[in-house]
Amino acid sequence: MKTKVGVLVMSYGTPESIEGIDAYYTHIRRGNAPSEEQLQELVDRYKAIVGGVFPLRENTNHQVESLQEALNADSRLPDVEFVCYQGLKHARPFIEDGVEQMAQDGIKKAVGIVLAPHYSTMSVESYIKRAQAKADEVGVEMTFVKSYHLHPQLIEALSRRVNAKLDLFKEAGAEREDVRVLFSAHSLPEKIVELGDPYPEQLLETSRAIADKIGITSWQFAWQSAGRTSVPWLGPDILDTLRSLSKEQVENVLVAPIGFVSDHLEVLYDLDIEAQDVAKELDMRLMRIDMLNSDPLYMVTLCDAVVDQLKQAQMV
Ligand code: FEC
Repeated sequence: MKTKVGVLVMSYGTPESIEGIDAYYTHIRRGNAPSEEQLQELVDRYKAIVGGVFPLRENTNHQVESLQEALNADSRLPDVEFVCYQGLKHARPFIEDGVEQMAQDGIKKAVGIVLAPHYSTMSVESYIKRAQAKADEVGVEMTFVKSYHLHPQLIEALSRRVNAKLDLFKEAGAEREDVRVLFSAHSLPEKIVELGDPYPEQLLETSRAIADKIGITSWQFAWQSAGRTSVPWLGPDILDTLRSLSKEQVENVLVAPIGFVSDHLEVLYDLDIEAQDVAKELDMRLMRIDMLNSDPLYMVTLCDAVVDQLKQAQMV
């Protein structure tokens, strides 16, 4: 008889409908409702990308199903049956709902992993804290994967995507060395740096690992999607970077949003609409790498991280 181990797969979450955007945005703002103008601005951004479906929901569902299949096909822990649960940060099923469901299903041991490879106290740690608090309340023993930003299969999957787009640039007449590769991730308030947060360094490590693997030297890092608040956010912002690159006569740019793993608003709007508009203004050719979504190499990465974490915590 196999032992059941729960896997809480945590992701950002997305509204279920246009009407649900208000509640979702209020949750992101820790219970403070947005002004009518802020809400309308977000609704407009979703309307520009969704076409009736919120892509992140379907992508997360598929990632969770694929991970469960990959884990149960893995021969390293033959006595374990993995059961994956979804826990979202800002939408249903919330992180707490996922942990509660595990307890109701009789799961005694579980591992948590976030669908974001890089650790920050403001991102991954906040998912972990909420899951741990609920797990303590309902009596599930949990351990957590904190980051997996240098896993060889993750680097391989991202490198293939960069190479694929560099080939397209070549077909369009730009040699590899003439394309500036711009790695990007979600900005966070600058204060995380003073607090010694590893997020910026981990992102640079992933960027360097990809650049070294495929031999590109013309690359740099930029931040995207910063919040519109009064506190300073990590920069340089990607839109400003495009403007500076244009002044340096760079005409071809490939964006690699390595801090994200799915097609969603921050990629489909902030890069494919907003950054593309700036690139057009600058007469620049801008492409973006395909997102990982359920790439089998990404599933191997998650699978290894889960198994290693369980072993390290001596829970199996
Ligand atoms: O497609 C979708 O429906 C959801 C796309 C989405 C992802 C995402 C990932 C991250 N965020 C991170 C940090 C922040 C901080 C704030 C913040 C605000 C928003 C808003 C929307 C939004 N985020 Fe997000 N984020 C996504 C969507 N995010 C919508 C609200 C409007 C706006 O500012 O654009 C500021 C919160 C505050 O006001 O206090 C901080 C980080 C990630 C990547 C890691 C992760 O996935 O957890 C970090 C996807």
